[in-house]
Amino acid sequence: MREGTAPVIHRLDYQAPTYWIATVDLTLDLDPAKTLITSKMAVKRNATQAHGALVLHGEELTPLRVMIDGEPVSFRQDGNLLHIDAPDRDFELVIRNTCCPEKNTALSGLYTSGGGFFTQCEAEGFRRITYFLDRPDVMAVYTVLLRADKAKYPILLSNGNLVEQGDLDGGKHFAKWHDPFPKPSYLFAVVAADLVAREQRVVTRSGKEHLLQVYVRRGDLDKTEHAMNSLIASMIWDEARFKLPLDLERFMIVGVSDFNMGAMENKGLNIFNTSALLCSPATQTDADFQRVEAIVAHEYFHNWTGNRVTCRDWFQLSLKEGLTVFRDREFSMDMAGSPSARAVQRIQQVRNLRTMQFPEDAGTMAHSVRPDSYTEINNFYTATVYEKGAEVVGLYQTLLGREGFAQGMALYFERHDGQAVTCDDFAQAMADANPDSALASRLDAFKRWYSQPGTPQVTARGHYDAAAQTYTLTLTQRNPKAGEGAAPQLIPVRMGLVGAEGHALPLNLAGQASVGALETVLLLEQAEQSFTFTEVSSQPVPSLLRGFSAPVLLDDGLTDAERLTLLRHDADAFNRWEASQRLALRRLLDAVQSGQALELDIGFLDAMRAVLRDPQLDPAFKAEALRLPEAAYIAEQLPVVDPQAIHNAVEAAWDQLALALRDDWAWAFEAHQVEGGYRPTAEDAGRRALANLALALLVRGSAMLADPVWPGKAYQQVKDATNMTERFGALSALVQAHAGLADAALTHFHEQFAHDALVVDKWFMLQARTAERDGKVFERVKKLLQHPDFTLKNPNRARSLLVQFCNLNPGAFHRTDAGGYVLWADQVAALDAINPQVAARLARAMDRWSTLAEPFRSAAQEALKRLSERPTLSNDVREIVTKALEA
Ligand code: B3K
Ligand code: ZN
Repeated sequence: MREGTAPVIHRLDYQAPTYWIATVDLTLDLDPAKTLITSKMAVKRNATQAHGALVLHGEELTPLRVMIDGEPVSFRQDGNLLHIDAPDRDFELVIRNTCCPEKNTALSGLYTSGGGFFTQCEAEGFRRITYFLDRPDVMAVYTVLLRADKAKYPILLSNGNLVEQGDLDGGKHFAKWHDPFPKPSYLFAVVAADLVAREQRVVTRSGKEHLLQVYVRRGDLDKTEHAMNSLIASMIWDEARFKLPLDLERFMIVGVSDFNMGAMENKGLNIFNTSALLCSPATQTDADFQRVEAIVAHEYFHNWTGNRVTCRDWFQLSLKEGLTVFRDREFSMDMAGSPSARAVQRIQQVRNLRTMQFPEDAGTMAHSVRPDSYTEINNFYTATVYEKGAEVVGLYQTLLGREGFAQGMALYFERHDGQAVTCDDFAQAMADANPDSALASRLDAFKRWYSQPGTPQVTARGHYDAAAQTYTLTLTQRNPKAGEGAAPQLIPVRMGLVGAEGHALPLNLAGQASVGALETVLLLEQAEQSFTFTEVSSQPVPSLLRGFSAPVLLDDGLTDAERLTLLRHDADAFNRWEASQRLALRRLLDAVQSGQALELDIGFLDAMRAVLRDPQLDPAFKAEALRLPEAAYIAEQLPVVDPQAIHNAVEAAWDQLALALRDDWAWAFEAHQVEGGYRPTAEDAGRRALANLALALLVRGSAMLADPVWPGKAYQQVKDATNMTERFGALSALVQAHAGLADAALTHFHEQFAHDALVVDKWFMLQARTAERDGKVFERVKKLLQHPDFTLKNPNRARSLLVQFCNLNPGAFHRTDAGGYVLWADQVAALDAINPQVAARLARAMDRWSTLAEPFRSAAQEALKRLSERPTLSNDVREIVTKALEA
């Protein structure tokens, strides 16, 4: 906890360090109360920089001794910096210090969890273990000696290869690890705990043998098979798709229950939140299986994109994160298989982008993919850096094609393996590997995706000239958030034209060689551009931004009739889904803006029924097309946001869908039951998703009609289901509908799974995310804060109640009596004293306060002000709150 204002760090202030550190020999004598660290470093003068004191980072450490070339030297501590008068040459530096892992509730650095030791060093956690040049451009070779009590900590792990291990006096033992790859300190890791491992030996294409291990607590071993399979699939995929093999003899994954995020890509020793690792059909849902596969892959892919080639400074974070998210998405799509299953993956990515990243890009924390400044870097592990960053990497592939993109990747590694580089280096490699491409000739314009914040707004208007048989499409772009006079961005618009009978029309673009292809990519690179298609025999419906080819807000100006044509006939599955969402969105927005009760028309209901009954469509796709747009996305379309009006419109729409399609939902539920054993395949998961949606609407309809049948069936399913997807689906159906049996089902579920923390998290999450009715959800959340199972100390638990309620349940959180805001301010403050990173995430619930309607707006501002006036806020929370108040 620091007082006063922390400095703002600027991207353009980057300077290489005065010294490099070539090797580090670390010895850790592990003790929860006082761990002793000895660090021996080979320090090299960086002759390109003027000589000056050696200034090391260190936080919450006690220094004992500093020696240069064997001689004790004096040092000066100034806040979190250690100044050492160092000579103008290479030397050996030895530092001894202590830290206190058991008091480390921030979970950054070395900490204890469940009786073991774990580390988290990204972004700036290594400085909480020992004094160091804790910046990603300082890459060193590490040798690590761990000493600890053998009975309590039988497993001692660090990065790289095990060199030696053995027993010591006093019931202790040791292990020595050596990592041959130079790495930044943020990739350092240590684990000392009582764990067991699932092991597998694999041979890669080159004939090399590797040992894969997944370490977990005793009793969790049967939940590691899916993670191991995902790891093996990731290895095979990266070698096949990008020719990137595993470079280590041993690759370890370790699960821990107290962790600030999903997982961490430490070299050869990934550390995972158990929520991103453990999987069993009895306790995890299809979505969990999917998430575990994606995160295992993501961390594994970091081994090349992040670890072999790392970031020069933290402003370049998207260089590794955007690229690695892109890679894990491509992997997940390849694993999903069929074109329809791939489209469902893309739909889920875009839904997530729209509900998380678009609001961020429009709000008080808006920043570009490569930010220009920050106060606390941990606040910049954002949807923009990750998800929009991945979209930007996807733009390269759209412009270059799969082959061209792969060549760009190959050149990137050829040039930069073993280096700490920038986003510019990546862009240059892509362009240089494809010198004749549209990218190479427009590289400066393309790079505005890295420098300009905000979601570009694109409008499209078409004009059909029947006499001339031409269709002219005029596209415009603007991005107010990027500032007055911001230059236009390079926006690839993948598109096709659909004829009145639903067939794809051949595309002949005036001025370009006639190709007659059914799909093309238009490059929108000016503020306004027109494209004229010739030989168009009838009025077409444009299908634009297929596959969501760029992260923009599109106003396509289409009529309902045109959208219905796309919903039925578009060759692009993503745009068929998009048509369903736009049909719903228009109706929801009309209701919200007119202040009238929402009344869904027959045309819309019939279209939704047709989707549900269409034998050509996959169940997973249907479940996505029939889901209404999220409240957060609806809010982004409005200049002034009344969360209660949005909530009422969405609830009314669900009610009407439930009643109008009641027979269809009953059919869908029965027809999509999965027989036989549980398999987490895209196909089975799709059937379960549709059956769960149907059950939710059946129970909702029953609650309105006072009909006991479906709630009874759902309650039975909570009790009897053989997998968590169906059990939790039934529980959610009851709770979300506020059905009579909901409380009994919640009690039953809690009793059954009280021993399983990850399932109890789900139990909290569901109650925090339930759609509000008469203030019941808010009252329940307040009560749950007092529940014996609730604690702010475990990030998963804190998030499952508080982030779910404050950040993700707007209809319940925004209250006219400001009760949600008061709860928020109190809990942010309480959490901040324990774990600033998690508190800062919760603090972001107010990002969009300035667009709220009254009385919400004033009350939100008041809560922000009160929080900002507290004397002891972390830099993490202070930065969020300060930026919010600047709106
Ligand atoms: N690189 C880590 C995130 C670290 C977050 C630090 N606050 C996990 C990942 O993106 O793979
Ligand atoms: Zn990552």
